[in-house]
Amino acid sequence: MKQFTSVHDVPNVAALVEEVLQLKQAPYTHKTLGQDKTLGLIFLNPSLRTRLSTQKAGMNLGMNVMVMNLDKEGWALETRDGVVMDGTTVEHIREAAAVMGQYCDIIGIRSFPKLQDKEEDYSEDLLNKFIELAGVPVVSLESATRHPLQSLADLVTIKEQTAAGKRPKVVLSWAPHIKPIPHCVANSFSEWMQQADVELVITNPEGYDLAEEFTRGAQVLHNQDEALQGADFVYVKNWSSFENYGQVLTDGKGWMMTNEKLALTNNAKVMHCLPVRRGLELSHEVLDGPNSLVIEQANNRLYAAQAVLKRMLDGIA
Ligand code: SN0
Repeated sequence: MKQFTSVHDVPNVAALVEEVLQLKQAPYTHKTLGQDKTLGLIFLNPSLRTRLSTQKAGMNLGMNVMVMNLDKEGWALETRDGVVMDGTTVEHIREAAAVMGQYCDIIGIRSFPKLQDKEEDYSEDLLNKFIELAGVPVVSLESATRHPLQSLADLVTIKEQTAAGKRPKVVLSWAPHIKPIPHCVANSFSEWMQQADVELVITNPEGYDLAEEFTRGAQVLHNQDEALQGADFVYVKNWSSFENYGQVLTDGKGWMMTNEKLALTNNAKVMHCLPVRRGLELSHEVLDGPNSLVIEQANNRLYAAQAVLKRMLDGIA
């Protein structure tokens, strides 16, 4: 595997899910595969789970791992081509990515959207330039429009919790927030669920429909109560408006996931990628209750990252 940026980089999603589950059973099976190989993890935004799980995944495979918070510890990065760098940016991505490619055998990079210019974010310019210039396999640790390692872990979590042969109803339910949040987790979740044997329903207020390229094939309902009927899984997530790009259009009163809302479902399991704003996106009762899968979901991030890194190592061995 040369790159892992979306579900489209995975030839057989079901086989990758199986590989994740196998690694979960025996995480140290390939503990020498990454010997003398270096994983570089580059962050332009904060991270807890992605950083620690991917670092640990590399270590479980015997890799050396370097982590850099480029936004805080690196030179201010320029990504536009052809500009005169007489302002605040110090180093161009052309040199930065190429240099990091010299030191690393695999690079992971996180870079959130700026949520100001739809075309710029959705072109995935930074990630694509990085892939082109680094010259080594690149894994997305959340880019401008997607969070594929999260979605793989989410799909594994759903698979673990579903009886064989059952096609679960999965509802992606928008939640309130106080600030503009990326579409990545929601876009990516929708894209991966389209490749899985599930019925996907997305519910969000008017004005919050996600980009059609990600939701094609899913049912989109603006009535949350209707969407939740009979749900086996409820994935709670906020995102900002796509239509009114990057805007917060409503305080979302009434959209928080509560036990009262869960009563409409088929005793649904509740998911969230974390970090979660308690009492705003999800009630304390739901998060602390028996239906919450959020910690197991985070646990599965490790094995998802490990399966992806293993496939990349297999490719460069
Ligand atoms: C990020 C997001 O894309 O939703 C990362 C999730 C893995 N989340 C946030 O930016 C939350 C920030 C906040 O203030 O709650």
